[in-house]
Amino acid sequence: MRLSRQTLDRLPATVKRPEYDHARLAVGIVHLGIGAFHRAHQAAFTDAVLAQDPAWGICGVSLRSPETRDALAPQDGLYTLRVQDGEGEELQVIGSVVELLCAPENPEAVLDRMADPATRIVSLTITEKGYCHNPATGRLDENHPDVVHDLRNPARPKSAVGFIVEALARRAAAGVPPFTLLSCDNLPSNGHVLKNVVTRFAELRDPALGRVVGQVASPSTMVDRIVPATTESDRSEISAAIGVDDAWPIVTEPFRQWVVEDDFPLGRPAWENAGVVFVDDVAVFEMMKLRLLNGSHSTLAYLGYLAGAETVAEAMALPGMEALVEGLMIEEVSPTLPALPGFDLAAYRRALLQRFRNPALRHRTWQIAMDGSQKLPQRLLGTIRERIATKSSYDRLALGVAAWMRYARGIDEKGNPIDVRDPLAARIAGMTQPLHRAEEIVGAFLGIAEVFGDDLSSDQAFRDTLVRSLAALMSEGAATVVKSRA
Ligand code: CS2
Repeated sequence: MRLSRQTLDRLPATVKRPEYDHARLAVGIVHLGIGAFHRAHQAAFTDAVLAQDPAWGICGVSLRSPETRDALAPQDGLYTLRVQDGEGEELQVIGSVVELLCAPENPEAVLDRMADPATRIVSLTITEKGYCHNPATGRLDENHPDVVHDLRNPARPKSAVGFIVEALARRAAAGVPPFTLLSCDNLPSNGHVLKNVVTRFAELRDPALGRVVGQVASPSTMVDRIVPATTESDRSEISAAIGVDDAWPIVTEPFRQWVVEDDFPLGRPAWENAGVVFVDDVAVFEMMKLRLLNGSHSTLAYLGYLAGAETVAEAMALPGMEALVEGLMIEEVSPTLPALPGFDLAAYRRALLQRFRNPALRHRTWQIAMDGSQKLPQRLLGTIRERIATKSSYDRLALGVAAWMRYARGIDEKGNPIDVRDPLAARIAGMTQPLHRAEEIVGAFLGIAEVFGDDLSSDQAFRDTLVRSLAALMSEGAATVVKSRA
């Protein structure tokens, strides 16, 4: 028997379930990128306030594969969230996703939903590379194959950018006011980045459309919750625990945070009642989270993977690793953060270390290692730039960057290939696998302008630091380097 509206009342009493009439929900939000993160984060925050207003149901759109739709549509969109840490776990069925669409199969259905006047928010978790931007400049990559495709075929888009602009064009033509754009990806000023790429894309289609899109509200947000990919054993354990089959449950940690700029001309759910914090400017929160959490995460992922740690918790347990990450946060990252009055940064850092140690989550280093070329600029390189500007040390940050280079080259410490997932993977492998000396490898990487910009690639001290770190990783191995740096 499958989890669905019909089987909700068979669940054990300990499983939390929607406290509203699920059949009465209507779509008010279209979400592009209905992956695990969204389902543990925005969909959970929304679920908590639907009893107050059932008009904010979510239409979840996959921009690539039909898997999520195929798993959740037969379940009326319902799925289980297992929230767990070393102390225990809690199961909750989330009901905020009321419709599922697969964009490549039926782009018209997605555009219809987005153009519908009842849709007042279009939110996104499409990962960094989904923005089709140059990570170093934040501008639209006008040569991106999806951008080129969508400019030629505006009514049958592939990219999120193409969908948003076409839907806004249709709304404008029908006299429907624009929806609010809500980026929930780990990018600094994610709302601005999104607004810039869609506005530029619209201008390329038609200058008048560019002016329309340039008026759309696009508040920035800081999102935070650790959500590993669901495994087969999660699926079977959770199905056994709830007594019916759930084809795609989600596993996550108790911690969750969402800080949002309050700019929603057509209204929004009362998310503040679920703990969402609304502020005028999210930039400081975003910088703190990206540099401390995600910067540490990527460092743990590359060094940990190279040293043979499968999960973040295992990486944290490597001799010297926790001290390295703590030193990175305290000595190299925190001094670059603007003050947040009343905010306890030391407690935030301690909580991060504890979250990374969460023994109940199997968060694979390989998962976090993905798309490094898109992640490093905001996670490590921006911090390094500021350390250079203030003539301060950045050895641990540079070790993280060197570990990325060691990883992204695509050959592990035993000489076996690494399954590197990154839009630049093939280019990086082609460029760096024939090279064997740290100087040459670092030189090749620094030539990637969309990652390093022109400034970092011409900074001799930065180059030397990377060469030293990479040479050590290559000759001693990551485990030894981590131990000796501690
Ligand atoms: C991780 C993030 O996969 C990654 O790159 O660093 O997904 C991280 O778990 C979240 O940002 C936590 O909020």
